[in-house]
Amino acid sequence: MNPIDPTTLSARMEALPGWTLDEEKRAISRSFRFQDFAQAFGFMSQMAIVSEKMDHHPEWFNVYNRVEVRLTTHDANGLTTRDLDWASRADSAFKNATEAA
Ligand code: H2B
Repeated sequence: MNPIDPTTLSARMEALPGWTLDEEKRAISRSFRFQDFAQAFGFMSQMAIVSEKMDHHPEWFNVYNRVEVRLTTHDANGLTTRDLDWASRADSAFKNATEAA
């Protein structure tokens, strides 16, 4: 996998307003806050299945209702479309989880 080119990256980031690009542009991150642990863990379970299907796995950290996610493509030593696609799927899962409750 090749790292994403800067122009495509900026365009894709506009569709991911909750995400922050790190200084070296090698990773993106976002903190998700849920109503409670059950909701946070439900999101993680859902995204675990997505991760297996995509063969793309997050670096993430959970405390109670908060899930912090960092995405990078280790094989490319930087960002690829897989990270942006995963982020977009996570935004949808978050929206569904929090809107349904
Ligand atoms: N996830 C992430 N975030 N980056 C990778 O480079 C990566 C991955 N590589 N999941 C995959 C698994 C690779 O190790 C396997 C062998 O396909």
